[in-house]
Amino acid sequence: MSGGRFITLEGIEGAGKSTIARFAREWLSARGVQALLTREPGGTALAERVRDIVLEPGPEPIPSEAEVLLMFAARAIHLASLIRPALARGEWVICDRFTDATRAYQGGGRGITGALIDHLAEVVHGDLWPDCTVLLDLPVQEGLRRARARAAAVDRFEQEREPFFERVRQAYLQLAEREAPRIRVIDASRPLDAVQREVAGVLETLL
Ligand code: T5A
Repeated sequence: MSGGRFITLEGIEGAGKSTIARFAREWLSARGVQALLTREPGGTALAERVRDIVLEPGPEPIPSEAEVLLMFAARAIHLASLIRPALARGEWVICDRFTDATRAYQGGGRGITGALIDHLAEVVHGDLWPDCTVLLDLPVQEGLRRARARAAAVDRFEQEREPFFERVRQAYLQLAEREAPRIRVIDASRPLDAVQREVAGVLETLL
């Protein structure tokens, strides 16, 4: 049984992923397609517990190797309990971050080798990759400004400094260059309605 699509949203903090994920679900719903909206790390009760471990700032550092394993542990649970069953039922899944985030943050940001990440990706999801990934790209300063303006509690990643996010951004852009057309780069520094219009154009091609 098929017909579902697996769409992921990526980008640095404050790029607008959650905002655009909700927009995409509404846009699809208006065209008769009900999509499941989920996120990583997390998406199920158990995977959200792993999210808490990896995002909560605490006194004990998390080594980068542990961080990458935790991301994939959460992903394995998420895939088994939510993503794979939904796709098997022919549903559309919109996921706020997936393995490209691990490649950008743990790879580009932390320096974990691409070989290790590729190996873990192969073990955890084999050849299941998103049908389409929207990379919301914007300058680091603007993303951090938007994220911090929300005044939510700062998580472990948001405590990082700009050079970390610059490496993450560049890693994302390199991935997009290598993996076009799956990864579509959208300039997210523009006003929301312009970004939404472009995302709608991408969704149209998937219908
Ligand atoms: N992580 C995750 C890894 O390191 N490895 C992994 O494998 C995975 C899966 C998760 C953290 O975990 C890391 C990456 C992250 O650091 P998260 O909460 O999922 O954390 O991600 P964040 O990036 O922290 O989420 P944010 O909520 O900060 O960013 P969003 O979702 O990109 O931004 P959003 O939609 O909340 O928008 C931010 C603000 O900007 C406004 C919105 O209204 C909102 O106020 N906005 C705009 N304003 C002007 N113009 C636009 N075009 C706008 N779009 C949105």
